[in-house]
Amino acid sequence: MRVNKNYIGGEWVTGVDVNLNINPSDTDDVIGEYARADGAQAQCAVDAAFDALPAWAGYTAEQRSDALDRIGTEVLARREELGRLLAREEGKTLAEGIGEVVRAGRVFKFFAGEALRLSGERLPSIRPGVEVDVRREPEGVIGIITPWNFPIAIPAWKIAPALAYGNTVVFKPADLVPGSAWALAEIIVRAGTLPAGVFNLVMGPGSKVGDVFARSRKVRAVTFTGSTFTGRQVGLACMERGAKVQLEMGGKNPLVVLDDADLPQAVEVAVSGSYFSTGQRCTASSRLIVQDGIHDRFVEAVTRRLASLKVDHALADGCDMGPVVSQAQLDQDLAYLDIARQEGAHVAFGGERLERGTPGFYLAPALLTDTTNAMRINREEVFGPVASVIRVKDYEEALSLANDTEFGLSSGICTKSLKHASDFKQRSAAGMVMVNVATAGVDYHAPFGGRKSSSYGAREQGAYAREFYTGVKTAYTLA
Ligand code: UN1
Repeated sequence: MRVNKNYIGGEWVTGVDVNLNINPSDTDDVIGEYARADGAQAQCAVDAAFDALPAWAGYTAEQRSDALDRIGTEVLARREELGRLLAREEGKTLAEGIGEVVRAGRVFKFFAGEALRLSGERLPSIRPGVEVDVRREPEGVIGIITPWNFPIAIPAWKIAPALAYGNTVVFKPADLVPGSAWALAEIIVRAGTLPAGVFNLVMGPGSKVGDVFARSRKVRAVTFTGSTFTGRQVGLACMERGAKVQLEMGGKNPLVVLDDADLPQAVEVAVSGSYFSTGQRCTASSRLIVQDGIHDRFVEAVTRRLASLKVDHALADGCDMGPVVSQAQLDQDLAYLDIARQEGAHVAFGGERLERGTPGFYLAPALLTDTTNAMRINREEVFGPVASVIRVKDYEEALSLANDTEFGLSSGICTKSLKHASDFKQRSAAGMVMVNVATAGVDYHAPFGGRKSSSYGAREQGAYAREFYTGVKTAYTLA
């Protein structure tokens, strides 16, 4: 098997080690071999990205825009093939995989436009004859560290704005899913026709490669999506040397269902938000906070809907939910289900390991009832197809429990009441609030991010991305 190499300083280079990419739907299926770099190679990539800054600064905004546009065009044209690869390595369904590839392509197209739209400001001075202007400039080398659950979309929404605004990039994808990242890198390198060193792919362990990104003085800004634990370590390392940092971490997102909700709609919002992509999203609704009057009907309808979901090989016809991503993640999901049972939760549906035609990490989507917000299952992120129901008497109790969490990424409410919807949008302590739509699955051109322990630093996506990927310079001129 050919080893897929890293791309450092304009060359494809072998690593110090090889990573086998295994299909979680079928552990006998080896997708490919991927190079793993060590810290020294990561440092070479950082040096190359640093040295490439002047050459990249010589490109016009239109040239950068064209490069991103070509990358987006190729990603979109290859949606089927890349979507299949993504589903094969991560375990989300083929439809979800293709959807994610389309999102990644559109992100490149969006930032192709944004590259031409970077505006500044002109202010009146307090001094006669002086002009004050505020402009935005690239930060420099951007370190990008991405998680396994969105193997192409999250890399896209970090790499595209970094390049659009004139930065150079060192990119480390998650060890579990190097395939989509490698395919994207190959497209960027070829279709983007960038000067050597502007874009570097450094596959390898976080403890070596990620560590160099976080500590190297030549990396001016680091953007990270992943666990709260690792995010804090990256954040501290950046803080220590005064680098800019953006962290997207965990969630324990509430979905409130009020008595006046449209029941079939609330069931779809809950099922898609909690279980699609196998629940492996930081935006997943893991706490279903349901009012007394609709509680029993809601639980019954969700249970019926879960029973109708086909859990299977991600590429199987009609598959609604693929496997969990890895043995370690499956162990974590099962351990949390045990904890929930010990805490007194009732398993209304699922939660058991499933056997399918191929050896994979199959778990039946789990719905827990009779839970309280104090239980560990409602305080810690599981990151799997597991949601728990908390029964409440009224809207005020629902809102207070929704906000009673250390996290604050997304939140949702299902209601027909304008009063409650509008109050929830105002008082929910989350970065993204959804009314009658799922907590997961966001638009690619709107700001993305949370509050409290979920996020740190500037928002991602849309025009707001410029906050992180550019620095502000204020210029005073006496003509
Ligand atoms: C989405 O729900 O559409 O890691 C995006 C995650 C998030 C992205 C979620 N950063 O799950």
